[in-house]
Amino acid sequence: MPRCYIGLGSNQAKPVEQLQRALIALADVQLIHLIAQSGFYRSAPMGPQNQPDYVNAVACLDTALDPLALLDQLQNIEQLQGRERKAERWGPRTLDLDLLLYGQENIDLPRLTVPHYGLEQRDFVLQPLAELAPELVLPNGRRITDLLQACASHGLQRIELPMSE
Ligand code: ROI
Repeated sequence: MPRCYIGLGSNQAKPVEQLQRALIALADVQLIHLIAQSGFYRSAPMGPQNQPDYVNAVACLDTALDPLALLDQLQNIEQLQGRERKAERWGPRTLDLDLLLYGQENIDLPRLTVPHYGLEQRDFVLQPLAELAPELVLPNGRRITDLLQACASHGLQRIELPMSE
């Protein structure tokens, strides 16, 4: 089964709870085996600045779903948590689930580009990814840790969460 990485982001309607709910929903999907989740990070918005800070994390999973079936599941969870697609580019969102990596595959379809196009420029993706998989190398041969060092900062701060287990 391909190992996949999902980026989670929210800056509306209690972002930490949005991410926690999304992780539970992901673990509940047939044919998805959730392996690990990163810590949660607070980050300044990339794009328009007149919106709240984001909370970001990354999940690692193995799945027998093909890439588009996995995307359907991610979009379903976004919808269930009240995601509205708005006209404004890069506006605030209750929940964003991005398919970052699907094994070592390069996918270029109208609905889906993998690796995710923003991956290499976003510290709020690279940092939680490096936390889960410091040895990870992208299909283009670049190392996550090298990309992270070269990446512009969005003032990432790890969030201390109360113990849940
Ligand atoms: N900025 C941050 N910090 N985190 C995000 O998850 C995020 N997601 C987005 C845009 C609007 C590009 N900015 C973001 O989609």
